[in-house]
Amino acid sequence: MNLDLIRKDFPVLRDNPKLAYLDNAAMALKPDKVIDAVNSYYSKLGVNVHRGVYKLSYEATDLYEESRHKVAKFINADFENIVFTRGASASLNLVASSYGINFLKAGDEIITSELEHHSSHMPWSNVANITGAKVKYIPLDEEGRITVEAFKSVLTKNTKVVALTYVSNVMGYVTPIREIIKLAHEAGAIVSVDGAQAVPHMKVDVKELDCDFLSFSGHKLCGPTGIGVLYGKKEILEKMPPIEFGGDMADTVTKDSQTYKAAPYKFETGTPIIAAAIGLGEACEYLESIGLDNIAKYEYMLKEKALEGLKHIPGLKIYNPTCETGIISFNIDGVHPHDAASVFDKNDVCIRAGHHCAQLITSWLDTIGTVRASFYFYNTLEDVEKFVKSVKEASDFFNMF
Ligand code: 7TS
Repeated sequence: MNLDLIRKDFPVLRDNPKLAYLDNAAMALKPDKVIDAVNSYYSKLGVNVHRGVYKLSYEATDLYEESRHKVAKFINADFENIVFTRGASASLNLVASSYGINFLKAGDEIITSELEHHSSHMPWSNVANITGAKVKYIPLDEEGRITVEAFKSVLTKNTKVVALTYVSNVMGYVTPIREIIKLAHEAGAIVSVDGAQAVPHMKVDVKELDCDFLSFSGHKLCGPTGIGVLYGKKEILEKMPPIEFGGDMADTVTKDSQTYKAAPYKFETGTPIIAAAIGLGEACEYLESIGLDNIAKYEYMLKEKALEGLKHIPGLKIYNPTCETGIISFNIDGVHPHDAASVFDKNDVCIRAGHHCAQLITSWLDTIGTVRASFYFYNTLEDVEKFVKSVKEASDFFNMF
């Protein structure tokens, strides 16, 4: 990876050379290629897709559908498996609202975990309230990890859905999802994987995983905001009813009956998120050009260097020292995470503090929140140094009192 060249691709980094942007788990920065693709759609086309019988509309439709192919290739799927949504939360909700509410009943069991983002487990609590199904949580091990053994301890013949994150947004742990999917399938359950923190950071291959659903957001992988993806196995998408109606998803409509287009189109109601979808296709190609394995290795290296620097600072509680990805979650003894965050901002270091929309895990950790640094491929060793220096400064400052 040529870091100098990579950093030149990002206007925010070009314009703010001192900035250490370490809030990548919340959102990734955007390279020119993505911004240009969005601008180009608006400035050269700017018309609707799938409807117009004129050249500009055909061109826009081609770009939009090409992007579906690019996204499919990125996760080794076919284009008909890719539903464009507003983001990971919308994708995860679509699975629960369509599959969950229509196919689950009282007595069925849903397995999830305390490592989930709210958008992964809350939709299933809603399904449980409506259908009478029961939500069960995998007991986490002493580090806060999901293990295959613990999964087996809650899996029963009544398990119908397993809804789990691939990578935790607070702990950065990688779930042993492949083994879990195999066991879930043997028990007759389907598996919905929250890939929001995995797909941007490591090679994810849906055929190899054999997951039934995979949800992720464009904005965390250098794509635009407002676009996300639901991957679904064809036979499952086909039997799922749409949850929104109207516009282009309709096939034949009379006063007495209505039929829908085939998946994925039956789930894309109204005018789609055209510009952002086009930008997402570019983002996928951009990440492929850097290499997902390179990205994973590099982020891990930065995180290890940061941990090395933090070792010498007294009074730190690091919650996930063994994590396999680029996330560090910690607290400074006696200091509220939001107070600590103010010192980072002063030093041009962007981090996130709080519960990270994952209150089950912060509560498991017995804290109101954590300070979180999350690395991406455009971060540098200087960013790491600035981060470590800021932690030291925050620790010294608050421990004066
Ligand atoms: N799942 C995980 C694992 C996430 O980390 C997030 C967002 C979501 C789902 C929801 O994604 P959205 O694009 O629909 O919002 N996580 C974070 C975060 O950790 N900090 O800000 C957003």
